[in-house]
Amino acid sequence: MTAVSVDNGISQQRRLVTSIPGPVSTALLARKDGAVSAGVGITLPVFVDKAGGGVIVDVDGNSLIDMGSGIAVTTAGNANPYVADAVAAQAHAFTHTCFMVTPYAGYVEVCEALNRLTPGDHPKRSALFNSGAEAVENAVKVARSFTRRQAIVVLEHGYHGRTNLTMGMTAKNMPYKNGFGPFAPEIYRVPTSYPFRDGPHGGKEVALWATTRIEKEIGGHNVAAIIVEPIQGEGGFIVPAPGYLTALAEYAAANGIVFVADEIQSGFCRSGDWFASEHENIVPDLITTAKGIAGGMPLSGLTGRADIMDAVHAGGLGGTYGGNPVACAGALGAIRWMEENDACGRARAIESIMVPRLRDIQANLPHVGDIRGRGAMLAIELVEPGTTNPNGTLAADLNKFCHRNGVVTLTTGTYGNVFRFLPPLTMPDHLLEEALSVLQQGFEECA
Ligand code: PLZ
Repeated sequence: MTAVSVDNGISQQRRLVTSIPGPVSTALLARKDGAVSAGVGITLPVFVDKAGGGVIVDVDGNSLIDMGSGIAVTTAGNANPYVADAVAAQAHAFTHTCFMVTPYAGYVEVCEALNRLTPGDHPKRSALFNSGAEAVENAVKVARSFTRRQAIVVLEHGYHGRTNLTMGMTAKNMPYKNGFGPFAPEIYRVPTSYPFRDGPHGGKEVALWATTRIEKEIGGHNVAAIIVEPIQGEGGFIVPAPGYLTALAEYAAANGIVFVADEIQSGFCRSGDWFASEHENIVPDLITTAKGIAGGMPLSGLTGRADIMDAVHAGGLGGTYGGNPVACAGALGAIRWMEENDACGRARAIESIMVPRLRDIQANLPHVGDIRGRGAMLAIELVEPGTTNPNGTLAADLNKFCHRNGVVTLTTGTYGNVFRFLPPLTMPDHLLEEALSVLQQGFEECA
């Protein structure tokens, strides 16, 4: 299958006309350093002019292949006309009223879509927010309100955001938490299933370590929620071993604990299904969504069992901008594009192109310890040859090589040694192949 032509009128090619970054980007970077807090880091300092299909065009006229989608956001493609047209029309009609003051249909329509598309046929309700972290915070609020319990269980290698509560829920210290404490109490971390590093221990066994820890250190009856990423994103694209998530979900159900799937990175067709929970037939009580939901507009959602979502007192959930009408229009456009163009099928096609090429690379390179992921959410974990010792240096060198050569790539993982691929689903096949060829050259030069 070839990509649908949602290219925003931009020639779909990798084309470098200056070094990376070019002179105009370099001048803007100097202005950035003089104006923007040094705390805001940048992965690849090419300043963007326009983007669409599978490319980003920078202010120097370079055209780069986008293998990051702005961290899994432009799943429907950048400036996808379904999104851009809906956003423009809504912006001309009205930009804001605050849904809590005078409501509008777009918010309700996004909630209806979330209730319909998320796993499970039970009655559901949703609420909308601005960022992923805010959706996670609200999942905690709802679970505590429903259960009248306080403890929150999260996983090793988990990532849930940068607000105070979600920093505490996030595992990795640098760069997310260092010096920013104290963090909120009543957050407990338990073992995650990491097949590449778990040796002979299968999913059920690791789940038993986790639930035993909960029993002994917290007491199941004190736990409001267990929050998992069905595929861990910032932790290193870790796909848990079969049985792990099911066992945790069963433990939660047996103990009156709200089981929450954070699908902020893995949701909206990214993994080859609407939600990664579906791969293990998990039906979470609550699901958080953001990123891919709205084609680049800031929007997040919390969706789940009606009895849980409705347990909160009226007025208990909200915020000035939550479910902003322009963002909702973007979401309805992105969702319509995904449904009409079999976006999940496209994600699976991307997997079937990429995985054999990655396996070819692995066959000749002892540095590639693991290839994993699903759909258009794939990664390779780099190690020191003959060991499982993380090789973060190689990941960083490779990343720089790809950037110099016009491919926008991202690393991830607790050890910084995972090279991840998150192409927009509008990426044409020939650019996907070309990005992999650049990666292969990168290995030849860096390994
Ligand atoms: N939950 C599973 O992946 C965001 C973070 C990038 P926000 N991941 C990218 C960075 O360095 O800040 C994420 C996620 C999962 C929650 C979040 C948080 O979403 O929209 O960034 O708040």
